[in-house]
Amino acid sequence: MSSSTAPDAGINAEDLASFHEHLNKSTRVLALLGAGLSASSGLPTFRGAGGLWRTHDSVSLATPEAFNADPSLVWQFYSYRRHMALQVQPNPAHYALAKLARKMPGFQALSQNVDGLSQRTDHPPGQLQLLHGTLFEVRCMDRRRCGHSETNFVDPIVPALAIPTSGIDPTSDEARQAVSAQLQAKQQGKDLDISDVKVPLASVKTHDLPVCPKCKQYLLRPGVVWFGESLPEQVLDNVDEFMNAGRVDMIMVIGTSAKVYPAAGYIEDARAKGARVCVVNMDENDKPAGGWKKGDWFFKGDAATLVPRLLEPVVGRVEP
Ligand code: BJW
Repeated sequence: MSSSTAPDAGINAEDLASFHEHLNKSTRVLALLGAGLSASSGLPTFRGAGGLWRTHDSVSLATPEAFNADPSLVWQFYSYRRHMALQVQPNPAHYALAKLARKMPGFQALSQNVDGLSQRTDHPPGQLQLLHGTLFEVRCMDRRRCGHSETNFVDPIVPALAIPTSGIDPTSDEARQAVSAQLQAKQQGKDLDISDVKVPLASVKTHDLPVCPKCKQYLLRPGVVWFGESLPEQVLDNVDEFMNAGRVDMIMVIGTSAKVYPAAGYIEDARAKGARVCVVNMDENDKPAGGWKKGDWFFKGDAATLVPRLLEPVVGRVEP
C-alpha cells in the first residue's frame, strides 16, 4: 500500500502521480461513500467523536426496534438530522464526484449517506446508488398493506418536531447573565443544538408525530435503511448489474469506516473484478476488511480537500 499523509503539506507526489496514471486509464470506476464525505460540510459521522446524539449512540437509534420502542425519540433524531442536512451545503468532494460521473459514463457512486448532499449537485441520478435510502423520503410504517411513500422536504415535517429556538428577552437578567453558547443562541433566536444532552428535549406525544396521509392509521417513518432491513431491491440490482458487466478498474473508498454490510462487501467484490483500491480517510485504522493489498492507495485527510485533487486530471479544478 502507498500511503500519503499530512494534507496541509500536500499529497505525496509519487502516490498522486501513480493514482492519476491509473485514473487516466480507467473507464469503470466505483466510489463507496460514507459519512466522512459530508463531515466538512458540517454533518456528524456515526462512529467516533460525532457519533453520540444526546446520550444515544447514533447507530443504536437506526433500528426498527428503537423506532418501535420510542418513535418520538427516533423521530426527533431524524427531524434534527433533516434540519441539519438542509442547513449545510455540498462540499468540493461532492461536486468533484458529480463531475466525474458526468465525464465518465462507467462511474458509479455507491453512497451510504442519507443527507441528500450529492443529489444537490448535478450528479446524474443513474450514477448515484443510495444504498441506505434518504432522509427526504418518508413512508408508511405499514409497508406491506398501505405502502405509501413520498418525497418530503418539509422542515419540520410536523410542528411538534420543530427544532426549538425559543428566543428570550435580551434585556432580561437571564440574558445579561448568559455565558453558555446555548443560552446565547437562545437569546438570538437561533436553533438550539438538541443533540447536546444539556439542552432539554421536549416530550412529543405519539399522536403529534407524522401520520400516513394515505391510510391515516400508521405513523410515517424516515425512508432510510435500518439495521436488519434489506437495502432497496432496485439499488442492489443496479450494483450487481455493474459488477457483472465486466472488469472494474478501481474502487475509491471515501470517508467510510467500511464496517456496515453489504456496503463494505463491495470493496472485495470490486477487487475480485480486478479493481485497485484507493482509500480516502482521516483515520488510517479504517482500512478495508480484507486488509491492504499491493497496489492500494491510502490518502489521509479531509475528503473535501483530497477528492477534488485526486480527480483533477479528469474533472478539472473544483473551486472550494
Ligand atoms: C472522514 C472525515 C473527513 C471523518 N474526510 N474521512 C455481514 C457480516 C456481518 C453483519 C452483516 C452482514 N451482512 C449484514 C449484516 C448486518 C448489518 C451489518 O452490517 N452489521 C454490521 C454492524 C456488522 N447490516 C444490515 O443490517 C443491513 N441490512 C442487511 O444486510 O439486510 C439483510 C440482512 C439483515 C440481517 C442479517 C443479514 C442480512 C442494513 C444496514 C443499514 C445501515 N444503516 C445505517 C443507518 C442509515 C440511516 C441513518 O443515517 O440514520 O447507515 S447505520 C450507519 O452506518 C449508516 C451509515 O450509512 C453506515 C455506515 O457508516 P459510515 O458512513 O461508514 O460512517 P462512520 O461514522 O462509521 O465512518 C465515518 C468515516 O469517515 C470514519 O472512517 C472517519 O475516520 C471518516 N472521516 N471525517 C474523510 N473529513
